[in-house]
This record gives sequence, C-alpha cells and structure tokens, in this order.
Amino acid sequence: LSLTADLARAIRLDELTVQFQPKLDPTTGLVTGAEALARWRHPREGFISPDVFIPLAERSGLIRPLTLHVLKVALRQCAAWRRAGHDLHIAVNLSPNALHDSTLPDVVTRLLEQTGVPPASLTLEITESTLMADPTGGRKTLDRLRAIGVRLSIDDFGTGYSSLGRLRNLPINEVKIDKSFVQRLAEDHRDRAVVRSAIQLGHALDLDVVAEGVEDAATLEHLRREGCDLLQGYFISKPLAAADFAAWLVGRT
Ligand code: G
Ligand code: G
Ligand code: MN
Ligand code: NA
Repeated sequence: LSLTADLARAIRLDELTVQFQPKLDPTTGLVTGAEALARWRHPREGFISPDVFIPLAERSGLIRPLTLHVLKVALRQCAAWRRAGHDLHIAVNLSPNALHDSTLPDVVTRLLEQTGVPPASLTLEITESTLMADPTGGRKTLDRLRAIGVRLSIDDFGTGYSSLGRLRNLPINEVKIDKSFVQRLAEDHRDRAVVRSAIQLGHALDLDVVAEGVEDAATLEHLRREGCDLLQGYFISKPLAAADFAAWLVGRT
C-alpha cells in the first residue's frame, strides 16, 4: 500500500524516468527510432523493475497517470531529437488497462499536437496476450488510435496464441517478435524456424516485422538476411538515458 503511495508521488515528482532503446534498420544500418522504457529509482528501495511497478499501477488505478507521464516524456524527447535533425520515431508500451481508457485517443491527439510529433512517428506497443485475452474490449480504442494515424504494434509476438483470423482483422501495423525466440537463434534451429515463419506471416499481412533481444552479430546478420525490418537488442544498445542516447547516436555516425 505504501509502495502505491510512493508510485503516485514518483509520477508527480518526475522520479519516474524514461530510457530509450534504439531500433536499427539492418539494410541501411541506420537507427530509425527508439522504444521508451519506464524506470523508477525509489529513494529507499533503489531501482524497481517495470515488471513490478506496471502491475502495481494497473491494480491501484495509477496506470492512467503513469501512461500519460511516459507518453509525454517520450514525445517531448522525440520532438527534441527531430528539432536536432534526427528523423526518429518513438514507441511507447501500453498496458492492458490503458486500452480501456476511452480518453486515451484524445490524450494522444493533444500530446501529438503539443509536441509537433507526426502521428505516424508514434508507435504504441500492445502485448499479444493483452490483445488476445480481450478480443473486443479494447477494439474501439485501437480503431480510434489508428484513425489518428498512430502506428500499432503487437509486442511479445509469438507468446500469446494469436489466431490467424484475429491477427488478420486487427488494425495493426507491426509485429514485434518476442526476444525468447530471438536470443538463441544462432544455436537453435527451431527458433530459426519460428522466426522465419513470423517474418513471412507478418509480411504476408503487409505488417512491418521487428525483432527484439538481438544479443550478437550472428543474430543481427541472420535477421537481416531473413528480411526483418527493424532490430532491437543489447548488441545494438541497451536502453539509454536521453542524454546518453543522443551522444551514442552522434558517436556512431
Ligand atoms: O526494460 P524492461 O525491464 O524495461 O521492461 C520490462 C517490461 O516492462 C517490458 O515488458 C516492458 O514492455 C514493460 N514496460 C516498460 N516501460 C513500460 C511503460 O511505460 N508502460 C508499460 N505498460 N509497460 C512498460
Ligand atoms: O516486453 P518489452 O518487449 O516491451 O520490453 C523489452 C524488454 O527487453 C525490456 O526489459 C528491455 O530492457 C529488455 N531487452 C532489450 N533488449 C534486450 C536484449 O537484447 N536481451 C534481453 N535479454 N533483454 C532485452
Ligand atoms: Mn515493448
Ligand atoms: Na516484448
């Protein structure tokens, strides 16, 4: 209970920060964007994982202010990069309850207007299990977000038992193959088969295909050859604070 009060305060006082993990286009070698990942450094407990505080926020009614905070920080950062001449897009994670917030599309519209980030430069990542657990609940919100021009991505793809019929009918732009299939690609032929099928399925449905969890050069090269559109993982970079991200970006060109 007191951790909940601490989280409410953390959101208010900017104790909750955001890191950025680059996404690489393997055909050009260019960084095209970043995923925003929330971080909480508790004054007494130290770093608390999002795997702990996101579910806490969901249970305690704090997910709306938290999502708003991360969206705001991420879009402001994206706008700053774009002003500095980096044509980057930004991806933000949505948790299950965020889709049930009927004000979300209006909030997103307002934040896009305030920051000047083009709608198509914002991707919202929603886990496959969220989408499949609740086939109709969030659909209206998804449709309204798509109508704004925001991009939608299925996160952790491959772990949530999408039916092919559902996948075909969702208003999405992208699938993001879960890192559990990507991390051991180089050693495990079954993972290579799953990833190849996911890429082919995504492309057959006119979706962009992103892979996360790229941890070595062999995996990057394999995914490039297989036609994966964007890559993310520790081999490219771990998530970085905004200042470090800008320095890293400039340093690699
Ligand atoms: O880097 P990592 O430990 O941050 O992330 C752990 C999990 O927390 C991932 O599943 C990630 O999607 C999730 N996560 C990180 N930041 C956010 C956020 O701002 N909102 C939501 N809903 N999930 C997040
Ligand atoms: O669940 P989601 O995909 O949104 O969250 C991404 C999570 O994966 C974050 O916790 C992030 O820190 C982590 N991550 C990013 N790149 C790698 C990687 O190459 N290997 C591993 N094991 N985790 C990664
Ligand atoms: Mn994600
Ligand atoms: Na994921």
